[in-house]
Amino acid sequence: MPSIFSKIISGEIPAEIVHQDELVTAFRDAHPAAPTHILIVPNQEITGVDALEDSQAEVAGRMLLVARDLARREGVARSGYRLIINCGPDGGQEVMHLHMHLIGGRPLGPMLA
Ligand code: DGP
Repeated sequence: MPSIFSKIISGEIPAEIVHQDELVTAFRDAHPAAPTHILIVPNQEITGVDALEDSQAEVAGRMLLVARDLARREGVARSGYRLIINCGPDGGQEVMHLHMHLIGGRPLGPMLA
């Protein structure tokens, strides 16, 4: 069964998509934690960081570079932002489709809650 993010990538479920290429899709989080809150997701369904294979280095790198570009486009590159990948239950991962949060647009304070 496709993940909710696969359904967004295929267009089955609506989302505000801000970037899409042959490897990754980025869309605004449904529950934004800050003025900018974007999820950067591999088009291929990879459950999480622990499921990443060495052969998928290109998609892993693309996620980071797309985050960089989107931060610039959103106007948060200079003021700063946070990139988060939650991994597994203790890491707070709720959607089992690898994704990177790009969060910015306000001071975020210390990282650990
Ligand atoms: P995580 O806890 O790292 O698995 O974060 C999952 C994020 O996904 C959470 O911030 C809310 C977001 N999210 C969940 N379902 C949807 C959805 O259907 N659409 C969008 N745009 N975001 C979603």
